[in-house]
Amino acid sequence: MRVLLMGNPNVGKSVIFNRLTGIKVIASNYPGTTIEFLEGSIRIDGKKLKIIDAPGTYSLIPSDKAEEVAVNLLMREKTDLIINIVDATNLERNLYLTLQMREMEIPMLLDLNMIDIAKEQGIEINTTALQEEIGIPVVSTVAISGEGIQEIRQSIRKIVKR
Ligand SMILES: Nc1nc2c(ncn2[C@@H]2O[C@H](COP(=O)(O)OP(=O)(O)OP(=O)(O)O)[C@@H](O)[C@H]2O)c(=O)[nH]1
Ligand SMILES: [Mg+2]
Repeated sequence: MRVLLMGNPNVGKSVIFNRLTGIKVIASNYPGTTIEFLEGSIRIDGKKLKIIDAPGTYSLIPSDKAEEVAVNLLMREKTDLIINIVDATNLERNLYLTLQMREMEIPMLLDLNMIDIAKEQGIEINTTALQEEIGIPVVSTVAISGEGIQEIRQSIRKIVKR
């Protein structure tokens, strides 16, 4: 299985990748950190999954080199699962890409990351309502502390079993 981490720039994809695979990547606050992509693997229920940390993109119509790399990762090879990482403080902008990818009818998991900052800003997200509205399973994470990573694994497990 090939699992792709997709999302806007600077939303925490590489930190999630690190949490899932144990592979350290240089993460900085500067958007566009992931220019090429990184590949790792995780084992779930004895199954080995290839997991790819894509550069950030705002849409499926690339506007620079990094976005082109991300879109090609999605378009040029069969993807079995998209983990779409979104910045919970900026849902509206982030969901644009989500809705574009949903059109592709590839199994997808939506991860609301940076829930810590959202809370600080007084933003509360009704994940059940969101999940029902968009028809995609939703999890919440704080990548830097590891909160919710177990839920991502569990959701992957459910999808792998299907
Ligand atoms: N407070 C907080 N910071 C986070 C969280 N997740 C990631 N960060 C920080 O956000 C910044 C961006 O994280 P990255 O993992 O590099 O983001 P990315 O999506 O891989 O970025 P690009 O590769 O540039 O698209 C880093 O400084 C992280 O430490 C989170 O849940 N909470
Ligand atoms: Mg990155």
